[in-house]
Amino acid sequence: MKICVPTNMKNIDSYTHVRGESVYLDDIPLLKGTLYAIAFDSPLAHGKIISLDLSEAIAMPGVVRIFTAKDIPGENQIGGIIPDEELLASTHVHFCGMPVALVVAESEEAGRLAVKKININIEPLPVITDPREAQAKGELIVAPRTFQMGDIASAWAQCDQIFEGSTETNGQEHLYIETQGAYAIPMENGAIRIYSSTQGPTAVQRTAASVLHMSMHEIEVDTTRLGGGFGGKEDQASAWAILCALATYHLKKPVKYALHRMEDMRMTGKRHPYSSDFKIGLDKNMKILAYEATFYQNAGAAADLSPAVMERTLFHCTNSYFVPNVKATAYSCRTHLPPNTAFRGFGGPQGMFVIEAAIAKAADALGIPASDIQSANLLRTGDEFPYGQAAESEANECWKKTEELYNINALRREVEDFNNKNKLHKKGLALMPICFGISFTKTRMNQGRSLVHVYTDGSVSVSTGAVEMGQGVNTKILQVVARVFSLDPNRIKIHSTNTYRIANTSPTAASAAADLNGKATEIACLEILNRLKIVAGEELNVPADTIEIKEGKVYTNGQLSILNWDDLVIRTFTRRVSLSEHAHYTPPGIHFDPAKEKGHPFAYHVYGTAIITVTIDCLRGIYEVDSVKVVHDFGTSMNTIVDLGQCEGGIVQGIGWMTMEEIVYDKEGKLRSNALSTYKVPDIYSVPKEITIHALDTKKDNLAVFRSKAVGEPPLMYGIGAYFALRNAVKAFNPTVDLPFDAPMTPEKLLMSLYPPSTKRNKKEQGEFTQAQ
Ligand code: MTE
Ligand code: LUZ
Ligand code: MOS
Repeated sequence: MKICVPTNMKNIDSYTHVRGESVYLDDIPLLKGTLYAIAFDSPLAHGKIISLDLSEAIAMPGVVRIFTAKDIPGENQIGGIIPDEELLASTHVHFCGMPVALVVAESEEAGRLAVKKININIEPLPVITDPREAQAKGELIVAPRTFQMGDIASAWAQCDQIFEGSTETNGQEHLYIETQGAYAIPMENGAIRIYSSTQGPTAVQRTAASVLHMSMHEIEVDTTRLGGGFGGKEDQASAWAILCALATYHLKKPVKYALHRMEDMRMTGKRHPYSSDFKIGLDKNMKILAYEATFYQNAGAAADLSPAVMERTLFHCTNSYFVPNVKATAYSCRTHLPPNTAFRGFGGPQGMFVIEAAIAKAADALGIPASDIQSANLLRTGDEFPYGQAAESEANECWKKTEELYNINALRREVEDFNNKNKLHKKGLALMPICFGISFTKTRMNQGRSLVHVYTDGSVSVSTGAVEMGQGVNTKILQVVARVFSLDPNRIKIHSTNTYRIANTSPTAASAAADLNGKATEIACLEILNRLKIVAGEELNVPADTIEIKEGKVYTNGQLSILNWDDLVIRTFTRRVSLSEHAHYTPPGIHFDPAKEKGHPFAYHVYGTAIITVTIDCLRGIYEVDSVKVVHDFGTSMNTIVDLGQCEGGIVQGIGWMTMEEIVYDKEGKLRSNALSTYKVPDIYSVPKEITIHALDTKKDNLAVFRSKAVGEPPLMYGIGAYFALRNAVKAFNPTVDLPFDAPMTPEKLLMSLYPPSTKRNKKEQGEFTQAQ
């Protein structure tokens, strides 16, 4: 098939983005009579509601009504995987920020003033914020799971060296630029349309129907695009959408709720913090013979997506390494934090951090660079993952190319030279290989759908189950149409994601939206193309298989015919042949048996290697990431601009998680880092000074759309290397330091680790410092 679509096509939204014309939830023109909703949320993390006094609030000017759990006509339940989360707290509150009541007012300001007048009396109950404590008390969301391969018990005896340790990784605020929000509109016969900033329109539809005791066909959910989701709107967009719908249901009025940043930070869950233990055993040749890990996932107060996130931690617990003997156990621990949720990587990064820590610990003890151990254990094609799938590996290819292309030996020398010459600045370097499985780990979720219409003027309209959230999925889907029809991209339009047009969608997540919905689109277009060719054959009196449609023209046996795309479309319509198709795609060959914890859950894996170098300032504790140099396995990228953007964004977000973003809850379960003044995200100044991304040259076949591998999540995990690069820089300053594996490595922590009170040298320095004062 001739390709007329360039692989460097700009994101189709770039024009309206730059002009500020792209429509987000808050840009939807409001209907007359629109009311504003705002949640009253629990000030305590755990307790029994003794009384809720709404009288003062309801008397405030502009207040229309205040809804509580009693006003819910159906199930007061929004739990997706497990029904354990109320929409509005009925008798107990389980986290600070849990919605208890919904004020609906004529203006946002009136609503916000009224919320402050609600009085709640809660009898406090004990608060747990630590996952290990929750596990010890039996507070588990689901039964623990264990992935096992080989025979760990006997493997330890064969190891020359065994190392044990513990790690902490903190959560991460999604910080999508567009906060959570929704706008519900009453339709005829009691139906409701919800505009929702959601990654999962079907989840919103299904849950709204069950909360309102309505049928799914009465709830239309429509999503044009999100100002970012990053997983935070995979499950947690539902509450706000359904709160609006609840008010619309009762009041028969349009109701809008767009959260303020502090409400969003306080009321929504984040990336799961994990506490973990590891044990790693090596032989003389640096081969990892055995690896054992225990993960304590801080799930928060309800399941949300935690069981699935926990599962992906286990899937990625050996990162891109082959380990013959593995035992990994994960606990999803119920605490009194807001339910934690999907976040780019979905538990994978948390699993990968632990084995990287184990390798770093071993390398420290053996006095070798971690990369000696990393490179000796990379997966080869045919190697088995602990869950039974055989790898189609590019791990060695990416690693080798990285070493060559970026001249790793010269880089190491540079770092060493710098460290020899400088006392108060040190550099550190780390390599970070990644391996990420593509597919929802729940096999049944791997479905995509697409509805393609060719109109009689030859223009094309496409609806799919994919949600555009800045990642460029609509651009890729448009490219699919343009390629199959060999048509000018300007004649193709991707429409909003709408549950009346595309039913039963999986959320746009797991980096799989372009594959699933792109392939469905390809199927739909091929079907229509086939009909067009049959009609062309009949019109031109030639066999259909001699017809080719190229760049808007129709050819027979390579010869230009009298027909063009527009004529052919009209003639097809005139012959009463359908110009529309709805297609469904499921990736072949994937399966998983949770009873055995074995199967072939992923359509394929994405690989890559990064070298990260950092410079630390040993007086101030601040640091810079000098460079991130990557060889990444894109398969065959169908859009290099979009894919590079995803890599760069993912890398910066990963570095943010590992270095500066620090979520702090106090012992009472109250979020202390509850605003952008107390929660630091990477800005333009903290972006690495250099990011170089090289595409691995591979001709291998794969199951991705046009062999262009999923790219949304995997690059985030390169950011883990920044943690270890910082660690290496600290050790260059203070070689004897015993650094705990406690991410993020904030400047404060880094400074403390440079001058730990226990080391002799630093006692002296601290003394000098005090004297100097
Ligand atoms: N890129 C942007 N700009 N905004 C986002 O919200 N989400 C990420 C990633 N890249 C996100 C993003 C996450 S968490 C996922 S799962 C994928 O995009 C989802 O989109 P895809 O399946 O089309 O890759
Ligand atoms: N969501 C989900 C995900 O429900 N299942 C997954 O496997 C997944 N993986 C990554 C991101 N979101
Ligand atoms: Mo992404 S965490 O799958 O939304």
